[in-house]
Amino acid sequence: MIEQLEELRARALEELGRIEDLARIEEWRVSYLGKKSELNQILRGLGTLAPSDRRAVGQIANDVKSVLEGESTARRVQIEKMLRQAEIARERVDVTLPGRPTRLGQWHPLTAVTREIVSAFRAMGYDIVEGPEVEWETYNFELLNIPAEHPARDVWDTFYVQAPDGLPGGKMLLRTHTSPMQVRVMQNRKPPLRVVVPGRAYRYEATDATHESEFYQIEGLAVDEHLTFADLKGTLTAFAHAIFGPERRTRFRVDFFPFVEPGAEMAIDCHVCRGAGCRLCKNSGWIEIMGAGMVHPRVLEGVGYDSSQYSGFAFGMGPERVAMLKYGIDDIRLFKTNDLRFLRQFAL
Ligand code: FA5
Repeated sequence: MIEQLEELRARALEELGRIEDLARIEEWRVSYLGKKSELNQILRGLGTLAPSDRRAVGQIANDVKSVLEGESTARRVQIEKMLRQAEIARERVDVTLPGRPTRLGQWHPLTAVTREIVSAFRAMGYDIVEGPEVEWETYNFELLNIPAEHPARDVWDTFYVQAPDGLPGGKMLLRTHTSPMQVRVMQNRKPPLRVVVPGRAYRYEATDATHESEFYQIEGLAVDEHLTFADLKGTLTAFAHAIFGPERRTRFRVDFFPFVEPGAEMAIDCHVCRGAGCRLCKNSGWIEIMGAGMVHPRVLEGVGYDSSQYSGFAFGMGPERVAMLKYGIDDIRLFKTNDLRFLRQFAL
């Protein structure tokens, strides 16, 4: 029986040493120290032993019991400690690690380009003004020397809107360009004046890779005594250098807009192929940037300026087009799809 107890102790301790979780400790306790355990049977059967053996066996059995109890408690404490340490290691926070960067918002590429263009003119002393997108027909056309039935109106397919009751006559429309602001600014200021006008314009046009029915324009106007075409060229060349690089060359060719005389179309030498010819410039070596010209005397007279005293120049460009050229974007519709994969490329 003593041998049995010793074998029992060795087996129990060996098993205990391999246990690594609390549930198994409890099972172990039930099987080695519980009511139905081998040890308990021995202890309960002590009475049946010869009195001479009872003492020795009883003592050893009690020793085994207290060793097993002591060892199991120690093992439990050890396992609890291991579990706690594992948990601490899992939940450990390294406060010295650098924080995860928070993604900051950024300008939409059109906003960024518009700001860049406007700043280039601001550096040349231009004010920034804005005006209404719903406009009187007379500002959009008549006062810009585009009378009704003038064929030039066909260039601007127009969205007309219902004018509210009670307003003075005339038709209302969504402005087809920012040029009506030339008239509004001249009516409200006296020369000398220099302004740029960023804003939306609308045309009743089918959408394609280079046209939207809602788009932006940036208008420019300078009026003073003795302004000449040379001033226009110098100003727009300085603008092209600021936006497309100081090595850009500019080209002015005759174009027709009813509100300027002479009218011009301005181009820069292609900044991708440097004039050699490529896909961007359609092999011409030149990229058209904007319409411009000397303010027509009829427009000056229409706002009450004396056209023999004052002269001016005006220009109008599409910031979408400028952004497309600057960043090699081949479809204007990308600006409005809200695709973050597209927009995030322009973290300027
Ligand atoms: C004009 O609108 C004239 N008001 C510009 C002007 C101002 C000339 C002052 C002379 C003096 P045009 O129709 O070419 O011109 O438009 C100017 C620019 O607006 C174009 O070069 C283009 O970049 C942009 N634009 C015109 N229509 C659209 C459209 N449907 N979608 C996107 N951009 C457009």
